[in-house]
Amino acid sequence: GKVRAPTHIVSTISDDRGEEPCYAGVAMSSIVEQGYGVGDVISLLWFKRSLPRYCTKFIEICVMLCADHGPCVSGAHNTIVTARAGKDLVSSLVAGLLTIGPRFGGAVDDAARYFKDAYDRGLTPYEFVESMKKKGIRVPGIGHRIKRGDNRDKRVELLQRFARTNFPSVKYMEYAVEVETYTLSKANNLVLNVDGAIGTLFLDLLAGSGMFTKQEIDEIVEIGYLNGLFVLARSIGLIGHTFDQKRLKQPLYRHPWEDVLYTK
Ligand code: Q5B
Repeated sequence: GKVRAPTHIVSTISDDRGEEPCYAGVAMSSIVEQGYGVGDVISLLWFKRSLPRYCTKFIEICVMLCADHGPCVSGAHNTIVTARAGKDLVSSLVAGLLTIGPRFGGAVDDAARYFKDAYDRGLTPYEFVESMKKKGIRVPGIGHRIKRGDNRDKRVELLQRFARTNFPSVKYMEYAVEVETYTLSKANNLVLNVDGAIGTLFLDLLAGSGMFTKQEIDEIVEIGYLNGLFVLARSIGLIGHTFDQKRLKQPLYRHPWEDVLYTK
């Protein structure tokens, strides 16, 4: 019989060998002709399945809401400095992307992990937050540099409103709101932030949509898919900041001496 030489790569999400490329088995012509959106394409290439419209709409809202947050945040700042150093688009983009991590924008997966574990184990918000404090770990998805209890993050409100109207269940998100009530009683900056809102709402999407087995949900949370949403979204803004600096012909950036504390 035929002997198949062993392959060096195994790939399961896309195929370009036929007449037209396919994403998770769906031909490009169907994607275009049936009016698929970016949320559908993300569903096919990341989750290898078509998700219901409210799920793909939620993904698209996340991408739109996280596309940019002004020039002062870590990522945009790095991109602006790099573009002003005369570097190209890709260098400026990745300089900004490289700041995404546990403090800035990259807390989505850990928020999903820690909130899921706490909710599934039946911890009260007090038990969850205080156990994290004992371990010396900041609660991912909680806290913001400029948002406060009396100046909430509009993006979080918009995501919550969409999910409360469209999701079958928002149990993880409601738990996060209870956690936020407790953290706000400790300090006014300890709001549920955009990372925490996306992390917990994605848990609700995974658990409530009926599209994923428990094993698949555990794998998605363990591998960490969700920071990808912030990375993807913020790339849009970082590319915009690069073009902006080039258009404005901004010179090399040098930080002012007055803004540095020189000390021994
Ligand atoms: N404390 C975000 O800190 C920030 C605590 C906490 C328990 C917490 C901090 C944090 C977890 C990571 C997270 C996503 C670094 C943030 C984002 C996207 C963005 C960004 C933008 C965009 C802010 C003051 C006191 C200290 C701390 C305590 C703080 N956070 N305790 N759990 N989570 N959060 N990141 O203001 O007793 O004085 O020592 O790490 O979710 O990145 O717009 O800017 O779209 O671009 O620097 O929105 O919360 O506060 O460090 O001075 O702490 O609060 O232990 O207590 P800050 P600090 P103590 S969204």
